[in-house]
Amino acid sequence: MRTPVIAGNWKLFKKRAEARELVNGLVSLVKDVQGVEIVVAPVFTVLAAVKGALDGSAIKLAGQDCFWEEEGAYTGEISPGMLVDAGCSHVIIGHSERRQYFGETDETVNRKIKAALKAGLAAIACIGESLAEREAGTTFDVLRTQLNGGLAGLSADDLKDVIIAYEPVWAIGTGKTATDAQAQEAHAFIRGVVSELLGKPAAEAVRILYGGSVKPENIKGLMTQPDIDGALVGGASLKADSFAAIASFS
Ligand code: G2H
Repeated sequence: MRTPVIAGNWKLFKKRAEARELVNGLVSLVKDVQGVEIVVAPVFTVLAAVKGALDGSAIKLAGQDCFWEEEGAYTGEISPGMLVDAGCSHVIIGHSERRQYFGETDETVNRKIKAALKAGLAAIACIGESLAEREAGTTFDVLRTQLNGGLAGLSADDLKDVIIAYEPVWAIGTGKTATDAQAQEAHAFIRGVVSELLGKPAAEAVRILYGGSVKPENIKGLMTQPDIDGALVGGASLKADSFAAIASFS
């Protein structure tokens, strides 16, 4: 039985006062939601404020990225241990926006996942194909390559702290969601590759989230698919009522 995860990726939005307001609203709206792991990922500068506002709530805190070194002369970076120190239990790694704008590769994703796990964080590792790749019929090849590279050197035991997020790039922030069937097909494929890499029990246990224009109107259909274990939500996580409605999908 895989506990569903609903994670809000706030991206580059919400200064301190807005972040507090959002999280205060969210805490009260989801206080009775059971059986779902709810995670919010604000920008680094508001982690402490959000952590304070989450006090007493079951909502968990995530960073949106981390570096693979714990400390050193790496201007502008943040380490996994620093995220833990700020109250995070999770970190998003390899989001397609980081791959697209900041040169992240499967190799850097792999280093970051390993560093995150070492520091005791759960890693939300993102993969997904572009529109051109989908149209060229290479979706499965792309996903297999990203999984092979991103999960290289990890054991089945390590995978307990990894959550995979499948985010087709063409569905991110575009309003175009993959159909339930398209998402399920990709999720089943991903679980199959994980099974080949790390064995069936690990594959059966790993949570695979869907991301890409998830909203209150489409979460139910996605969550009825057997291999979809939750969602990584961007735009709709910026309003307490819409994110709470997504987290209350059941
Ligand atoms: C995909 C998703 C969150 P949105 O990036 O990671 O964003 O829901 O806005 O498509």
